[in-house]
Amino acid sequence: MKLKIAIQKSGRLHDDSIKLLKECGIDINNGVNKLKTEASNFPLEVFFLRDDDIPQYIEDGVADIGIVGENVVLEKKKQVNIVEKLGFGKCRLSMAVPKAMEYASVQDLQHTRIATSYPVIVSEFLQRHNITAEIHEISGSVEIAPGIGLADAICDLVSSGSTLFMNGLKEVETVLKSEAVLAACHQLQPEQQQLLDKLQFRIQAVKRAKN
Ligand code: PRT
Ligand code: ZN
Repeated sequence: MKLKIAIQKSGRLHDDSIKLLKECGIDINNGVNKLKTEASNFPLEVFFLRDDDIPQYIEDGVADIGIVGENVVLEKKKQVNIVEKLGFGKCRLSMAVPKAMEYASVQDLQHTRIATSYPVIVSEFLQRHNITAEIHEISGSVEIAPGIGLADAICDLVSSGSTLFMNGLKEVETVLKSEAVLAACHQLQPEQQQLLDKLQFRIQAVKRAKN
């Protein structure tokens, strides 16, 4: 019996996900272009996937657990448990508007067009603030939308803020703070749950050692 973990195949969370497993004393041979691999010293099978697909794989039980941004878990609305925050991949999902726009409060988003890759989280935010706005879902390069006349505002992930700055935008609202999390399937077999507990215990020790 092995525990199946899904991690990002390539991208911002890949290296830190592998590093965390290493720090937990788990050796995996991470061949390029591999879709899956196994740990040599822990009953762990590793799947390399696109981050967007990870919540679905966990909900379906194809993977037992996964490492993914909390922003992706919340956007995908899949039935998974967030069992541990991992302390890397930190960012925020923020509203941004053109630098020249006068912005006093969230009311200034009323009747605007907002470009985002996070329509679910954004519409919940707007509802919470009683704002009616048009959401334009786009999958990438969201920050150019105001400049080409596609939107009045954007909602995108921000870490340093330099992408917004370079595109003449200013950050005006934090919608969500996010970091990489360990997510797990609702219905784990007892053996898988025991393996998860063991892994989580090691992760917590790694985190404590860093503080
Ligand atoms: O290929 P795949 O679908 O797996 O990857 P992806 O391209 O969808 O995701 P990827 O690798 O870009 O990001 C994976 C996860 O990293 C995200 O879901 C977040 O949880 C986390 N993360 C942390 C970030 C950032 N920081 C981040 N800055 N994800 C994206 N960005 C982008 C942002 O979208 C914007 O374009 O970086 C730009 C802004 O960065 P700054 O530093 O200029 O503010
Ligand atoms: Zn993605």
